[in-house]
Amino acid sequence: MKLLHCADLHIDSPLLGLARYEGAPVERMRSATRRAVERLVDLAVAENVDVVLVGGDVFDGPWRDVGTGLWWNGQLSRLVDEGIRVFVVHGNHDADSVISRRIRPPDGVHVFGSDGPSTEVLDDLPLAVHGQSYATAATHDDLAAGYPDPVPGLVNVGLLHTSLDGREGHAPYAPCRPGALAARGYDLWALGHVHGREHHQDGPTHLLFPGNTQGRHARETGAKGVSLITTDDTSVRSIHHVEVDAVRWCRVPVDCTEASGVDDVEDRVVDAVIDAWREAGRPAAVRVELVGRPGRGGVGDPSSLRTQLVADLAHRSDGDIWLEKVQDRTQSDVSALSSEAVAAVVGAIERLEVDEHTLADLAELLRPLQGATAGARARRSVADGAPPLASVATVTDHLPAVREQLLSRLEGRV
Ligand SMILES: [Mn+2]
Repeated sequence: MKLLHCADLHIDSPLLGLARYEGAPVERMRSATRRAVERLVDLAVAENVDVVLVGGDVFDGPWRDVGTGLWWNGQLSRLVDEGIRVFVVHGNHDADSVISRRIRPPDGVHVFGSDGPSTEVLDDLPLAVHGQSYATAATHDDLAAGYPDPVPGLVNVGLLHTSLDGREGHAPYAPCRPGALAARGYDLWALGHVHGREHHQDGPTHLLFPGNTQGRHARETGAKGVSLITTDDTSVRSIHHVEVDAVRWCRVPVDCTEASGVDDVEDRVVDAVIDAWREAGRPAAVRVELVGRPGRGGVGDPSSLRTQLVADLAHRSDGDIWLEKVQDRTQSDVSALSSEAVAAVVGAIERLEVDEHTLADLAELLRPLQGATAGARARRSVADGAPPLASVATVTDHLPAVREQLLSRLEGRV
């Protein structure tokens, strides 16, 4: 058998964050969730799969209008017209309490109910699918604990929307332990909810999150897609991932070390972003992070830099690159300062940061101050549990401020 497993389609996700960026291709990004679903249907047909498994969050939330539901039914019809059977569970984003109206899916599509777990067995395929949908978004029960026993002699698949034992950035819904899933005796847990791909194997059991089909914001970077699974009559043989995303979110770090000025920074960004876009092989939404230690000219103001880059990149990519944001994470560059004396002072401070002996000596030098001018403050600090003034910890804490103040004075800024 050939199975296609997808989850977290989030059809018509509004991509709310986009609206605040001038010039954002809002319609293009919004339609990306639909383009990704079309690609997964194309793939299912081209690969001649027997079954499509949908692990929840088909919809992003309540429909803006009935068009969202009609469109999804159209995609389901494309599958069943090709003789492909479809199994669906709903997750937190499309729980019964969230989607107030449903459109009956075409014959050949089975949507698991939310009353309790159930099992579907097909006449003509050696397959049993077990599943349960969410009644409400905030489902805190361990749904997997109630899933039925495997059907002997068949490939058993558990279709479930779950955070497993907890995943950062994902609400802890239908929590369960991976070990408990493996102990259930199924061949495959086709999971949804976690938007990053994960594949674990525990004995003969595979635990699989295909991830979402289309990244929705700058934190959902990288390739997004679905999993193709082949089985023999009793077990999983192979799993591989196929990209279906229509637009890719990329974070591109750009090293600005020793950049000679704003023009140089621009050139470096354009080169790095064009490379990332080519690697993605599709339209890209890009967040640039300027890193390293630029030369004396600095990197300029990120927002005016962005404006220039938006124009350059759109021109170079026929509008296929959209620059979401430019973040300045550079450090001021010591080595580029003209005065060797300045570099020497700063170098000394940097060495000091890792030189406990000298730090201890410095703390010792401060000790008379502790007893005199800073006496009251030092006593308060000790009472608060803070380190005393004349300590290695206090000296270390103050080094960055000392460095900044020395630099300001030496560069004539104050
Ligand atoms: Mn989701």
